[in-house]
Amino acid sequence: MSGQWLGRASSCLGPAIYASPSLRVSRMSQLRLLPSRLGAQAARLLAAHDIPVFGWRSRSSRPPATFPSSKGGGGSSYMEEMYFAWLENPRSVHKSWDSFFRKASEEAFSGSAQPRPPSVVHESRSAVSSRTKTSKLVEDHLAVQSLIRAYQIRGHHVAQLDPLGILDADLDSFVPSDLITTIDKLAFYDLQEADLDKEFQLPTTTFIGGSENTLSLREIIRRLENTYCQHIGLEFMFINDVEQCQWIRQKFETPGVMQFSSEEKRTLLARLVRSMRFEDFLARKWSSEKRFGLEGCEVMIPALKTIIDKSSEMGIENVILGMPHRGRLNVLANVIRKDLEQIFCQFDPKLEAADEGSGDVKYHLGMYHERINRVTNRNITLSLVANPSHLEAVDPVVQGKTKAEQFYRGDAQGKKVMSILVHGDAAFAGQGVVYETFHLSDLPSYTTNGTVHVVVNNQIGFTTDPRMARSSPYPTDVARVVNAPIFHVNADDPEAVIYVCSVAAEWRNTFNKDVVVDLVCYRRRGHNEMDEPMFTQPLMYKQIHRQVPVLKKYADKLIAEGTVTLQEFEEEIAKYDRICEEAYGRSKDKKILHIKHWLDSPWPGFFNVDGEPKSMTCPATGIPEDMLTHIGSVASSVPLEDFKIHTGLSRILRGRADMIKNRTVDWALAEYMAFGSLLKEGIHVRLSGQDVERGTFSHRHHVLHDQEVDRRTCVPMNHLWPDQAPYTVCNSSLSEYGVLGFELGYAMASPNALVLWEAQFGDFHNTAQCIIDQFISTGQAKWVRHNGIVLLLPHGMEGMGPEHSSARPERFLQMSNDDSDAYPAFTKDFEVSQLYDCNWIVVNCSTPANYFHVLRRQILLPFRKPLIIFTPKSLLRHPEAKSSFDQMVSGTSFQRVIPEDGAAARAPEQVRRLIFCTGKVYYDLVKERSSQGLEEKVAITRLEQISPFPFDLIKQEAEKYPGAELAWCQEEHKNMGYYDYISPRFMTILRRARPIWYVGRDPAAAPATGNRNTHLVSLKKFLDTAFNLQAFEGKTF
Ligand SMILES: Cc1ncc(C[n+]2csc(CCOP(=O)(O)OP(=O)(O)O)c2C)c(N)n1
Ligand SMILES: [Mg+2]
Repeated sequence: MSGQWLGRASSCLGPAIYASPSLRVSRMSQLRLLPSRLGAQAARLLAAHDIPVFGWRSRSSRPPATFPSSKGGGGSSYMEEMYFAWLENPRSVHKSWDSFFRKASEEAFSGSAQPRPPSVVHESRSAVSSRTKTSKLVEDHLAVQSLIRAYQIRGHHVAQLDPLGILDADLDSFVPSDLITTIDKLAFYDLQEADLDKEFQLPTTTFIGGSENTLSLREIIRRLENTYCQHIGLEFMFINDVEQCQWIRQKFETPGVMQFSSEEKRTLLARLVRSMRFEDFLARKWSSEKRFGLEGCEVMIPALKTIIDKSSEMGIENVILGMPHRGRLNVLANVIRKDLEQIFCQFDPKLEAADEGSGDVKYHLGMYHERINRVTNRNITLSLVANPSHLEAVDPVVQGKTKAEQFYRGDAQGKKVMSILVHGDAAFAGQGVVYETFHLSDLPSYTTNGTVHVVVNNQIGFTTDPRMARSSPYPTDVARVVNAPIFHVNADDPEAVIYVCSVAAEWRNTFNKDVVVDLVCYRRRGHNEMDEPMFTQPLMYKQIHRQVPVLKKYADKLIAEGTVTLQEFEEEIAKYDRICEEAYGRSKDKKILHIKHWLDSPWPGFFNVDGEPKSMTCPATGIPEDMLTHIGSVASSVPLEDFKIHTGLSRILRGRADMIKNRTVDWALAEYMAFGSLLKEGIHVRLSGQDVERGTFSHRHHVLHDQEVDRRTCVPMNHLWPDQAPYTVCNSSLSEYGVLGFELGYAMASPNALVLWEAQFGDFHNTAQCIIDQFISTGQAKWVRHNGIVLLLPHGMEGMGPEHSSARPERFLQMSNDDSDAYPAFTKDFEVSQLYDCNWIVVNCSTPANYFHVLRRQILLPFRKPLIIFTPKSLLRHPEAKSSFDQMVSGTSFQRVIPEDGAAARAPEQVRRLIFCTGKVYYDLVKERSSQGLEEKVAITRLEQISPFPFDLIKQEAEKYPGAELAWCQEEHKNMGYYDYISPRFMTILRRARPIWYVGRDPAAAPATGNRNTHLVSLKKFLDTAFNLQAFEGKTF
């Protein structure tokens, strides 16, 4: 069958559609038969209206038609349902359906007999023919509606998306049977060629008519093809919201929507020139350097710029971008507008780094730039968040930063701040964090009110073909879970791309929901400029070598239509080349690279002009007693009237009130005191994680729930002071990677917020390992960016099995950068400079007061470092694990080490053993020491700040007990916990003159036993060793 019969539209149906008939047949044979939907009631109704059963079964003698499986939503069956419902009660259907069926019936009956009542048995020939006419008309209208809907749902499957014309973007060459790709397919709807020129009423669910209500079938198909089967493939019919579907239909179906003024075309061409010539310039100057060029998807630059222009036009003032390697330098140069010489100088191997730390490769660095948007003449701030090589890891970080910026600007609806995320096709489909991030998109405390996602779908990931890289038809299917519309577009049609991007920006700013633009493109070179792609994709690359670059194609088009002249085009190229050359000349003068010029999140006013802390002191963190009392009283009350809390909670609150009366706090109250006091100082506090509102261990109760009024809650922390900063506490989705990344991004936005992420149990942090390794541990070294995020990781061996026991302190400590072998110089500011130099702070507090202090210190320090806190479980309710107000009032501060203060400390020369430990095991040790009556012989000192290692205080303690053996006791297995970290540091500070013996569990593979008895036996065993003063006699070290 020739493709000519439909006129212009059919010409877009290229050979790919017809390429594989066998595949088509096999796919067709999988389609299930339409089950008979006509029940007894329907048959009765039809008989009552004297209307024969319509549709494929009654009307044709061919075998029962097949009907597509549920690849989208709905089809003819829907119309059938509507029809039956209408027959039963015309008011039960939407008025558009009513008028449609009514009109169809009227037309059919006009001038002839009305339908006869069912009682009439003998019918005239003309009545029978009139009825047949009626039913044919209704059926044909239904068929046409069904056809329109089929294009809306499945048109994208045959859209011409691949610029190379090789692959189907959905990885399947089947042609849906209900799309009219050849004339014989009209039969699917029981339509014939003769019907093509008949006029049909258009339903309200299409806009192809423009101002016309009827169109010929030929025109209907042509317009549907134009909209759905050319260079744009739309996936949106899965969206549950009718209004949103209508919006999209209107944007794309309305005739003539894709009109561009010549000014717009010239701007587009100029942007393409910049995009392409930038890559050409780099290729010419540094042919053997990796840059992950954008060639094959040059259109991404105008695409991003359109999204930004359109958003700026709609009021957006701040755009936060996240993107991977591909085309990143180009985005920096041509979207963010980083000075070209700053980019070019990075290619100079002799460039010296001015900043401390490792730095990072040029295609990972971030950027922040405020400028005027030339199209809208409004101010706009653009930032590109620095990211690691780990694809998609930056997604939640960008979202967190965006949320924070919105929060601080009071932009609850996301009208001023938005995020754009760029993805690769393989990574978007493959990386689970994409899904985790999507699931944050509509949660009240995590939504950024819609993100525009742009996929650089070059149909390859490194050397892997999409067929081996994903099981979903498109790389973008993950976005369907949040009902985000997905606009696929052929990247070699720049105008289609620009149109799609402007609709995407409008969508985001209209519905505040995510949207995906899938730029179906190709990768002109190998994965990087050094790679040979012909090894693995020979045929694809043969085609790529033949492929005319998009700039040339578009320039030829504009020249042919007279929008620009060849001379103007050449001048535009020459102009940009000159800009590059001049910048290149200047770049040669640059000898030093300042990574701080590449900061994505500057904190104005926090550091001095040189980017240094304003002071180098460790502040006192205690607070006045009346403040403690006030916070305590709010923590033990219900600030709202007529608010009925659970009786169990009343008991807890009474317990808190008693503690406050006794000037003591437990863990939960200490946390309350820390947060509450910071709120008073204008510090926003945000605590996020799974079940944090109540607390996994039911100790926190920061959100009270009215027992009688649904969803009425109260957060007492927000009722502390009239002018306090807001407190946000939010239960998160069940994600660690996504949520920790999000909070890290949140903490990036401002130094004046305490942002905490709590793991349900500490060991769950390993599903967020990438955020810990790539951002938290190394972020400052790579990107000179401070971050004060706090990780609360419940940790402790409680006999609860291998899981839920260990937050893996050994991993954090292994990544701590303080030197184990360097004997430090004990300067006056040793404590603070150690904190300044480290990559993160690792603590395990044994008292509520110390937890209180370390949280406050986190904010009062003149710089920001990530803080890892191993938090207790059983200690939350341990009667001994309480602190007095005396340890928290003004003048007190965080204790890095809590020295022995009992009998042993009073007569240190008598002491035979000094045990160092950290965290909960302290309480086991004290109990055992007391039961053995060894208080004078054994001293126990607690290490509260493990890293950076408090060399100064440990030295003091060791020297205080000259005659004592030194031991390190931990409840964790020997190859875990702290031992491997503390041991070389003890050796250094003791100048290897005294050993530090190990007391604890043996090495093991699993962090803890699943057998409670084994747990208790091993506990007893190491406690016995701890107090066996002969245990190490005769041993050498
Ligand atoms: C999490 C992760 N795994 C593996 C890699 C190594 N890697 C770098 S680029 C790449 C291919 C990415 O393909 P795609 O997402 O399609 O982007 P493209 O390079 O095609 O633009 C891979 C596997 C990585 N950077 N991150
Ligand atoms: Mg790719």
